[in-house]
Amino acid sequence: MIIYLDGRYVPESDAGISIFDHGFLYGDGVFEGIRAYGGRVFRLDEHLERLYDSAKTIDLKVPLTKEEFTEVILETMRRNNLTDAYIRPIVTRGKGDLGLDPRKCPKPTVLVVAVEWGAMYGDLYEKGLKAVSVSVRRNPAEALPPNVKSLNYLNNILAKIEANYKGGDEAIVFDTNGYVSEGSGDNIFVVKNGAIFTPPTLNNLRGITRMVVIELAASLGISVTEKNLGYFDLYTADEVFVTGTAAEVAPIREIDGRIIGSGRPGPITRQLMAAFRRATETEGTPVT
Ligand code: PXG
Repeated sequence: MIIYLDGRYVPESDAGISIFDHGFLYGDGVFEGIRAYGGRVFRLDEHLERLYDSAKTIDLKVPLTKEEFTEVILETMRRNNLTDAYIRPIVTRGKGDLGLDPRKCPKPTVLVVAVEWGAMYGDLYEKGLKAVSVSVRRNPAEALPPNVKSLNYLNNILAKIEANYKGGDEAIVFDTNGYVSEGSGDNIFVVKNGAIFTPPTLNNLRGITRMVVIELAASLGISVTEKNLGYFDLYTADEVFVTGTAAEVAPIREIDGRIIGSGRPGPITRQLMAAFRRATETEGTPVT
């Protein structure tokens, strides 16, 4: 495996990072998760846009232009002979001292890892996932905005741990006001009476898949409304699904023991799963 690290393409065994890197010491950095399908990188520009926005919010200057970063991602794909992959660009504050002051970190660390990747949930795309509400709350926007895709994912990991103990395939995380925010690594949608609803993005990550699904729904003539949702809306939905680069469009069959709709992936979810599949098969930035 070849990794891009600070201007060089190196074997994984040589891709070492200082233990004084603040990405490691403090989770001080940002990242993206991007997929490539059939030799094309899906929504690359949007992912890079979000990476730079995350970096700007934490006052981290990415030492590459977006054009340079695009080329680095494509070249990492080429060097690893990948066509279907999960790509993980990371920018950290860089090496500093043991104190947290970022002024001690003169040079950000930039790396890109790309690995071969297929479907995340296997047969659950047919059966639907079992989701559970968790007691851990989403970081409030006034603390660490959920729109920043930062290296500090403990909030999400705590949600995942709780879901694991509760026997769920995915967590449903609420915000500190009691509104639905998102899953541990995906956005959430509900379908009621033929219309789609999803929370506004103040309390969740502005997911690229979320955006694509909203576009696809519009093109299929299905209404999508951004609206604060409570657990009542989840339990009484006709369909619930989650979206993410890793998860793609994944149906939820059960939440906290309540069967959602028929307990099988519903018609609108299926339509969007198919439309999303078509989009990944036909769009994207060519690797070669
Ligand atoms: N919310 C959160 C908190 C995420 O981390 C999404 C939503 C979906 O966004 P995109 O842009 O991918 O549609 C994400 C992204 C994992 C994993 O292992 C998932 C993400 C990142 C890192 C790991 O499930 N998801």
